[in-house]
Formats: sequence, structure tokens, C-alpha cells
Amino acid sequence: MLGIIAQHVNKERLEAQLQELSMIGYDPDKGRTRLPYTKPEREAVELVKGYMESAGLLVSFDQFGNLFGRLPGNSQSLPVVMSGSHVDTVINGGAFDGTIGTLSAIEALRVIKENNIPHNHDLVVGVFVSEEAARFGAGTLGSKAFVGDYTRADLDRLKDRDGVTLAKALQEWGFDPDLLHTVKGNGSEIKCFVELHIEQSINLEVNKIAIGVVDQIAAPTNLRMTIKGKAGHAGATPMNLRTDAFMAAAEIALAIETIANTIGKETVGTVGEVFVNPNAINVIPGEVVLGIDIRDVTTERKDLAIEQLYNTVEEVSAKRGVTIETEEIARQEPVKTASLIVNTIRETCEDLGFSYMNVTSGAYHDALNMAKITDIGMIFVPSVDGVSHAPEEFTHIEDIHRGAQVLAETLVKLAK
Ligand code: HGY
Ligand code: MN
Ligand code: MN
Ligand code: MN
Repeated sequence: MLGIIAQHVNKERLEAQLQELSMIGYDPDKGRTRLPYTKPEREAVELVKGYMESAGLLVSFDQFGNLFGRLPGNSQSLPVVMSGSHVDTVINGGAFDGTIGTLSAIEALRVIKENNIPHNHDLVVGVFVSEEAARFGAGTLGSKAFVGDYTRADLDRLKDRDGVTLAKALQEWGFDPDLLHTVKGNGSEIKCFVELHIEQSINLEVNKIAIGVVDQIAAPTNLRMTIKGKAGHAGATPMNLRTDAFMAAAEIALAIETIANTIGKETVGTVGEVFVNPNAINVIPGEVVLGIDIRDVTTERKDLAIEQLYNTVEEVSAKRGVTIETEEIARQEPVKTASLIVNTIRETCEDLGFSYMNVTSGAYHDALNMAKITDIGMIFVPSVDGVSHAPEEFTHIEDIHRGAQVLAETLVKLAK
């Protein structure tokens, strides 16, 4: 059966669906913006639901808004083999992050069904909502709920920058946050979860390798830091009488860069959000709010980075006379992929004659949460110039097609 499935994976159909999906939330000057639980994300989920239906899958939603397409296997009593990804984006994002894993998983199940490829386990595609942290400051919300990691209180705790809670956002789209307990596992035992994704870095491109076999996935701690100083006159206030919240924030931001550069190669730190109040050119900033993302592939190093950051916060607060409150919005732990899945992906690359190499994922994915309840694996395809989370994000359709072929063959092997 080797290669028979791969041969049917339809590159033109994938390309057309990617093109159609990429136009949702698209602005020619800015790229795509499909924030969680906004009209563009829901429109994208509806479009993908249509693709699932035309592929002949059994479609359902859970009470978190996650979408599932199921292809029943020959025996209904076995745990399901899952794939999938997400269709939301960051602000001004690209067309490939999340979408290629979603569409390729649907394509794989369509090809398996249309060619009557035998498989005992049910095959399920999961489209997890709210994978990006761009709205609520925490990412992978849909898969976190799917693995049972959120409490009802979390849905009231997490808020967007307009103060809209996650619970309210769910309700606006007709989902019931009080039914959160029904979301876990969507009623199925999961045998494994395999996600295809763009690499979002440059290893595959630089090494001219077709497929990345992911060995570990980095995880974030997301912090929201409120720095309070004293607003004042930008001209009349002597420098020695200022309590400038922005200068304190700047010192903290530069310390994050130094900490990330000194602890380890995979230790990274980003200040992606800065809110300056009152944000007027002739007013000394009285308050600044920073959105901070610290990651590593080991918990020890990530915790060391956070500890050093908190030490810096103490020093800056004492030195500058500002008060600093820090809220931990999310904390996830790095994971390793499962050797069963890794070996199946590698074997499939050999069968199909595709070059492959081990890669570490600096980005997190829904697979990070799925690792809590099942064996996971990830397949990467090259990102041009390693760019992602920007309109310039690009991956060639030939690479996507190869990734989809590897995914389809791998899923059938795991679902036998
Ligand atoms: O931020 C991430 O790593 C992912 O793309 N949401
Ligand atoms: Mn992303
Ligand atoms: Mn992604
Ligand atoms: Mn580093």
C-alpha cells in the first residue's frame, strides 16, 4: 500500500483550498488577521467545515467551538487516531501557520475514504480554536480545553484588551462555557495525535531538507506586567524628579533580551505587547503594560529565566520608585514527541524517498497540549527565510504537498 495513498493526495485541491482560506481576514497591506472568536476565525472554521463535509467526514462541534471531522474505522471500539491544527492567526499574520496542517489532515482522510484504504481505528481531524495568544494573551486555548486543562474559572479570568472574557467570547458564538466539562476528549479515547505544520524557522531551508521530524516542542510562560510611575509634564519636569514608567519598562525589556541571550540557545524572550498610558508625546508615561513571552525547551531553563526576570523587576522597582505587578497569564511545559510516532514518520519519509531531519520546535502548537493525554508527533515543512507570524510567511505548495503525503501515509499506518 506504500505510496498508493500519497499518490492520491491532491496538490491542486490543497492549493485551491489554501488560497480560499487565505483570503478570510485578509488585508492586502497587512496580511491576515483571524483572532480567536472573531468573525474571521468563525468564517474560516465554517469554510473548513464545508471541506470536511465534501470529503465525506462526520462533522461536529464541541462547546468550546472546536470542530471535528471523523472517518469511522472498521472497529468502533478502538481509540481514535487524530490529526489537525488551527485556522486562527496572529495580528497581520501569514497564510500557512495552522492552515496547512488543517487542510492536509482533511485531504488525508478524504483520500483514505475515497480509495477505501482499510483502517481499524477511527480517524479524526481536530480544528482547535484560539491557538494563537494574540487576543487573550494565552495560546492553544481550544486544545487546552480539549485535554481538560481549563477550569470554568479560567474562562472568566482570561480577558482580551477590551476586557471581554473568554467565557463571554464563547457565548457570543453560541457555545456554553458552563458545559466546559463536556469538552474533554470530545468523548473519545485518543491513540495518538500527529500535526503537520510549517517550521517557522530556517533549519529545513538552510539544510535543503524536505521534512522535519520534530523531537521536542518549546513552551511559554506568558506574563502581563503593569508598571506604575507618575504622569507628568514632559517639558517642565526635571529629569531627577521623574518616575517614568516607560523608562522602567525599557530597562526591563532590555534585561529580558540579556537573560534570553545568556541562559541558552533555545531560551527566547519577547515583549510583543506595549501599552503606554496616557500615550501622549508631551506626557511622561504614568503607566505601562507589557505583554511578555518567555520560552525554552526545558522547564529548568525557562524557570531560571523567569527567576532572573523577577530579580530584575525588584531592582528596577527599587531604583526607579515604580510599582510593578505581574500576572502570569499562562504557563505551559515543554514536551518531547513519542518515539512510536517519530519512527513512523521517519519510516514513511524513507518509503516516499523524502529527505528528513530532526528539528526542535521553538513555536508551540496544539500538539503541546495533546501530549498531556496521548502520544504526539509533528511533521514540519520548510518556511521560506524562516519567516512566520508576518504577512511574508511563505511555504511552497510542493513542500506542503510532500508534508500532506507523509501525514496521510503516517496516519494510515497508525490507524491500521
Ligand atoms: O506562538 C506560537 O508559538 C504559536 O505559533 N502560537
Ligand atoms: Mn502561530
Ligand atoms: Mn501554528
Ligand atoms: Mn537564547
